[in-house]
Amino acid sequence: MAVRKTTYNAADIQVLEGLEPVRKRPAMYIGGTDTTGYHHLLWEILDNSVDEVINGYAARIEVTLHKDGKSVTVTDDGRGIPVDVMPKYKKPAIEVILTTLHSGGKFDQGNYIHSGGLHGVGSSVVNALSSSLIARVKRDGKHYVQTYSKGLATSKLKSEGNARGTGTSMEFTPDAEIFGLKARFDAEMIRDRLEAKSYLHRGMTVVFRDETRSPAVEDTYQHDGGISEYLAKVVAQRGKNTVPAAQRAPGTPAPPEPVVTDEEGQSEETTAQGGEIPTVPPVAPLAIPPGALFYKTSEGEVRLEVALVWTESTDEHLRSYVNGIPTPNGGTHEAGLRSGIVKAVRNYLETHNLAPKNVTLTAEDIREGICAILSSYVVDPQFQGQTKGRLNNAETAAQVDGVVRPALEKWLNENQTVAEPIVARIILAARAREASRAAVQQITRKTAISHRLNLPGKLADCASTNPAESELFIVEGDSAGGSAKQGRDRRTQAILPLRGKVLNAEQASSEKVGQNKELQDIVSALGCGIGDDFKVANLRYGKVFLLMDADSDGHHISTLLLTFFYRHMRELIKQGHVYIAQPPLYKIEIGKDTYWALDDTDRERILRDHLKGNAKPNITRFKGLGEMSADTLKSTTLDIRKRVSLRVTITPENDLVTEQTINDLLGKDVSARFRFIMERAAEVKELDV
Ligand code: 0RA
Repeated sequence: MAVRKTTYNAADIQVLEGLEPVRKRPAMYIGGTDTTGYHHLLWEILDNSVDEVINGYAARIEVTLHKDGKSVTVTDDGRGIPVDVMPKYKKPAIEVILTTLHSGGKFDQGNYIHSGGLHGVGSSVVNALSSSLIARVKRDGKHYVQTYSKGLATSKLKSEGNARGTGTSMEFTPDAEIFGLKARFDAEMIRDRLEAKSYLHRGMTVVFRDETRSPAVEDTYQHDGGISEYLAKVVAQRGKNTVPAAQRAPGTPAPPEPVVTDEEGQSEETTAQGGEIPTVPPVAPLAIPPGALFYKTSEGEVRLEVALVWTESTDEHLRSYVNGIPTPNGGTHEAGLRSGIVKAVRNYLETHNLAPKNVTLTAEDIREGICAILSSYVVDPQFQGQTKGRLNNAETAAQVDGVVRPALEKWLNENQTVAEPIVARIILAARAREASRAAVQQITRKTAISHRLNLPGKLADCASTNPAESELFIVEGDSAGGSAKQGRDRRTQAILPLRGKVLNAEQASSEKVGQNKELQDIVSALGCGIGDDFKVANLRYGKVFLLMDADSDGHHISTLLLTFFYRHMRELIKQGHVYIAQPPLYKIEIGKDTYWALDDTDRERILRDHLKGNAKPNITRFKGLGEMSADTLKSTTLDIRKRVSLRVTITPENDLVTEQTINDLLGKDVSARFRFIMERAAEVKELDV
């Protein structure tokens, strides 16, 4: 088919092409050929009738789902689709409308408000995808009928006698060739859609006749309260799923009587709401400001309706529509509503000097608990996103803001008894937010401070606060502590040097143990408490190493510390957090090779295995950790990849034992024989008198 350009201007019909492309690629026009696409045909026809209502020409729409479940009829009492012959096409306008694809979509001059987007692509698309379509028009006192199939007229437009009034009726059956033989309309889906429409278009009557039921069921939807009534329903519905008023936070003002305003913004008591709002609403609405606001643009009048209420819920719930089409993903109209509300409230607070001095109100505080319905009418709506659920017209934000701000501010000023609890609620939201933030900060600060404050001054802590990777080395003496501090990985390894005497916990009372400076330091460094207060969850280091000289003094201190842990922090050992570090006693250099021996036995073994011929070994005995360089200490004892250590555990017989944990090589030679400090606590005790 050829693209025909037209200069015809009387009817403003932009005729472009025939309907073959629609049948070839239906998804491009209706989104898909699944059940959503199937219903889309109905929404398309319905929206055309609703557009006639929006523009003030129709008041009543009837939708009939026929017995087969596959065909529907949509009837309105609008002007009736024009039937006069268009000279250019030599066909009645209705036939041109139904058999040609018009991408412009505008039939009226100027600012004809239409559904737009996926919607309103035209009744021709529906016709193209229907196996049968019957158009009936009442106009000029006559009744006209024309039949179509798959986008083509199957009869001429016929006049079938006289008719009263005007209106359009479309009966169609989606084509099974396109949608499959099993496709059917879903009565409940249709009902929901019609009910929502009846709220959005105050005063419009929508009748749904379901002939798939026998006997047929007919329901009428009409809501003179419009979106205010819709809002009351939404609030009541949501309330059932949220916090009951009885559990209202202390200090929250009791909700005043719900208020609904009429078209001019005048308040009236809402006993008329009847059963719609429960006597004690679970989410108590604080107020419903004006139902309808009007905005004039230079291009004509753009209508805007907002129903708004502050509830006791803490979230914000907006439902927005553009030309009666839901916009679940929001967009510029919603943005305008949000900013308009915030500005109106701020102005009101300022005018009445109500802004609290000691708390800053954020936009979120102001909007907390809001439940609102926004129904806006945009001349040329641009929808965005995969599902076209978002309005993208840039100018709309400022337009909506510009209407909402002064109207809401005026309403607040005229309804100060209702405004008062709204303001109180907003200030409460801000205080609650600041209080919870302060509480969080308090807790973090507390733990941070208490940790820092109570930590022993001589502790060289690690940077990490994650116990899983943190290690504490309890080191004998200041000089060893110095090399350990230099040789450590300061990110994960902390050093606590012990200076004074460690009390023998076996013989001392708990009181005395608590007074011993060295033990106190260990307890506060570990952070997990002692005795009954012991909480392993508070342990600041996942591994606690005892790093002592390899002499009897060192063994003695190790034994005292193990005894202390065993008596007062048994879980620490039980859960495997205590280790004994293994610094070497000898450095053995043979040629270019260096070996580390943990004790005399180890030294002999190394010499036997590695000393060849008459080579002279260079043997250094460390008198204490203090003699070891930071590098040596690091590579033999501290470095997680090279060190050897013993884990202290408790056997089922309640004995302390050590198990060897080798992380990697000790020098070049991994010694498998470590019977170092202890096999059993009892033995160690005897060994070290
Ligand atoms: C274009 C012009 C006129 C009416 C309509 C379209 C119209 C379309 C539909 C679709 C469903 N119901 C409808 N009702 C009316 C009227 C032009 C005029 O009367 O001046």
